[in-house]
Amino acid sequence: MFQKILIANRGEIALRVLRACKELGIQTVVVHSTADADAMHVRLADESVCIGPPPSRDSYLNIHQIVAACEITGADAVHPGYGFLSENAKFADILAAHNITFIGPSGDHIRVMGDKIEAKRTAKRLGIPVVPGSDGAINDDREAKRVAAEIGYPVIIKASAGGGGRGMKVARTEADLEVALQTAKSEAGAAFGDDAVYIEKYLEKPRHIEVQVFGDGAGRGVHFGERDCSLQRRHQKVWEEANSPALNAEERARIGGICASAIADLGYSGAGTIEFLYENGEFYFIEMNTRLQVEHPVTEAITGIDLVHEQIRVASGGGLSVRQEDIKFTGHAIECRINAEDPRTFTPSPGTITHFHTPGGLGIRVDSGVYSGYKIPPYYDSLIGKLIVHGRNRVECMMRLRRALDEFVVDGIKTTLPLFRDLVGNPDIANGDYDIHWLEKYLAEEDHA
Ligand code: MV4
Repeated sequence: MFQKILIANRGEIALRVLRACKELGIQTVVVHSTADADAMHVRLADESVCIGPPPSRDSYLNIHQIVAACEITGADAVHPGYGFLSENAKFADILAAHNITFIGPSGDHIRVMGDKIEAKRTAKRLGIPVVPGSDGAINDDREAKRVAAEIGYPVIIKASAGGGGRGMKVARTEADLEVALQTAKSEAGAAFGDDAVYIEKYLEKPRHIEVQVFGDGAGRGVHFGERDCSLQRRHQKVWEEANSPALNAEERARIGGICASAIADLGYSGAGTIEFLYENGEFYFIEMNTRLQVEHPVTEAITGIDLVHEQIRVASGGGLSVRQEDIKFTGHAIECRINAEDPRTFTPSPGTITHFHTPGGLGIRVDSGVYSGYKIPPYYDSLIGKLIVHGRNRVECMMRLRRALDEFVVDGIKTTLPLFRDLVGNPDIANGDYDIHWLEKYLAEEDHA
């Protein structure tokens, strides 16, 4: 087991990882920017190293400073959290070259999944169902037209270096195709320095369902069920739940089994998330994330398993603590992302939190790095906390969520709490009846506060 882990992140996820380290008796080092000197994770860590000024590229993304902090403090492993360097293959490779363990998959696995064409090709080879589309990159109009005619319109053109919704163009008819292809290619080239694009059948009203997987790096793979993350705005998840209201136990076991054996065949190590669009009872792979996700606590709630413990165990060579048959799904969990944003326009609202009071009681978990008197710096993303509620079933979970939202107090800044208080009373949400477009449509309607 590791002696000392360096946490290369900030905010609630730095604290989340710190808690797991403390439970495992592992010493902790955090790195931080000058803007985060007063952050909770800095206060609670055994050691901290200031690695630079506020902009992320000069601090949380500065690989050399982070490696230096490892050398100075004698950390034997790095947990990257999510975002920042968590899916940076070069970072994983550089740490390996310094004999420091990256708590995550190999640089090569990160690289494969970071290239969306390569990821899709790999998924297909491993027996995962994918969205019908081009076999690889599309190079000219003629090829685009041939593939589109074959799969049928509408189609979507995606950047291979994109992901998370960046660089996508929909073509509803052949007349739209040339422009969509050219725009997608030039935007991808400008944004990512890689203009490779591919074509897929455009699914009109899918849900976003993702499967949590783990590999032990030695040929074993397991799944921890799925999360439904369909409630999003501009590709930012807002509300996530496990299980998905749309799946039954058979569908869960089937897609989970496919994902687990793919991960085993890949020789994958650590936590991963296989993302699907789900429509008319069918799953279609879109992407794989090679990190711990923001919404992992809903999976922890229904399985009772600490996923960060598992990441640390696997990275240190101790293997997973569970076999597939040990993983049981109990009840229902929902996560609300509390952002320091205007609840209608989602414009960031940094500033000082004058009063912060979190709900409690059975089935309530709050992961947050803020406190009363904390000044939210304007440089980073606006997530200030996550409310995770667990109940024996979805109805109980929703009742408990409504109560927890009533107790939650964040004064001094705007937050997304009022949005959740609206959503929890909405009949479609109560019925679990929503797709990836539901929230944007809801927000575009004006007949609610
Ligand atoms: C799609 C799609 C429809 N058809 N692919 C957006 C994020 C990126 N991960 C994939 N995305 C989509 N890919 C096909 N073939 C619709 C979306 C999409 C979406 C997906 C998940 C959650 C929210 C979304 C919002 C708009 C579009």
